[in-house]
Amino acid sequence: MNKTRADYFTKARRVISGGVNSPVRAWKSVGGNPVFVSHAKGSKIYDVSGKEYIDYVLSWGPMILGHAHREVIKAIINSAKNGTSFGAPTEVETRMARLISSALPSIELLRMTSSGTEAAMTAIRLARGVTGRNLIVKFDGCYHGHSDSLLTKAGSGLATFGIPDSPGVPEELARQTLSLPYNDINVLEKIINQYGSQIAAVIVEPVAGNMGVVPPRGGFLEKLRKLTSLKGIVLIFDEVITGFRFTFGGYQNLIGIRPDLTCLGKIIGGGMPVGAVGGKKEIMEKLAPTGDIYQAGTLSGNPLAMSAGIATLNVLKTKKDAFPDLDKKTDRLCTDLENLFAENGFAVCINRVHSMFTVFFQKGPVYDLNTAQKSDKKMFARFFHGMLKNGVWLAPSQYEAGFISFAHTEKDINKTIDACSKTLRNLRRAH
Ligand code: HOZ
Repeated sequence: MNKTRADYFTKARRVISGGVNSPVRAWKSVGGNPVFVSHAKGSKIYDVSGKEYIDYVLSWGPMILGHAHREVIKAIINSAKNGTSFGAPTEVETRMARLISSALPSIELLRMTSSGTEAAMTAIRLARGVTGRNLIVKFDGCYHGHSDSLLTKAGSGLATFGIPDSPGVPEELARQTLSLPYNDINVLEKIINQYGSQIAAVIVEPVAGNMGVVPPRGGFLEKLRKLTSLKGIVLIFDEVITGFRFTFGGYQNLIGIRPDLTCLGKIIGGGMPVGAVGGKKEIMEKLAPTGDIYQAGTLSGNPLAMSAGIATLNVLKTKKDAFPDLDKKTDRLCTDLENLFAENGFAVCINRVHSMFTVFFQKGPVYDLNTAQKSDKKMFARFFHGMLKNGVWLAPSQYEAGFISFAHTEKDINKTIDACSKTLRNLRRAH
């Protein structure tokens, strides 16, 4: 007899906490048993029963070239043949660092880690270490991984499950993090004027992707740069999602702002576990061994991750001028979806920044966590299941981003529109 999704999930739950290695994967907010994946290729992902889906999650962003890209796989295989971890310097790490800093001029020195969480955690420690201050400012709905200092009103899984702050983070530490509304220049100005001399860092997703996609309002990031410079506060751009997603570089390249530190991950690892923190030389050289701010990792700069990342970035470099095509594809998808929703009488607000998008089930506008939370999550869940049934793989949460890769074709977009049309017809009938 064929195994069902419930069978796989029950078995997993017996040995893995919650059955998953990252909470949103459990589908708690949309209901039902998660699909177990067998493999993926290009723009498609396949479940264990062989069913094909058009993938708009792309492993939550990294797979910008599509799954199992030939060059990336070749690089991983070749690298693996030479050994998979050495815990010693390698030449590929230098190549990776040079490639990244050539694309992001604000990165004079960098340090590789194994995840975005570690990169953000290190950035915070560096900022505290160099300024001698303790307070951290972040923004409601922005997610910077799960380190203790950054879990206050974080988006992503915490927003999905309605967890404001995580138990296990000492109150004394949580009190050192101020979380402000995203896109609110007045509040920002007030807080920085009041506490500026005690603030070590402001960390921000320049385009928020973890409360669903929320673009920065005109002037918000510019003001942030100005205020932080004035008060000697370290400005950290968390570009784990946005790095190399819109251009060969970060969102900072597009808006001409130089943060003091940048966190990267996802795309720069080509689907392997990776993160990086980089920025001003005078800050970065404070890390041990040149400085006394400690950070380390057995698998940091892992040769497989470096090889996959370099292959991905090299392919992206050749596609430098093709990023607008990615935008066009995403624009077409979002415009067609918008029209379909309107024709079927559903109020939605679609936020799109280049090749990232979120369909919020509400009229909108959505410009911060409060407005994002006005969405109809039940309707989102029904839409999610409808699309899945019709062969489209979306993130199982209203508060996540959708992504398009270079492997997505016009045919994929057309099929997605058809799937949406069928889904909405069914939803209307059931309404
Ligand atoms: N909430 C994470 C993305 N923003 C999920 C990562 C995962 O489950 O793989």
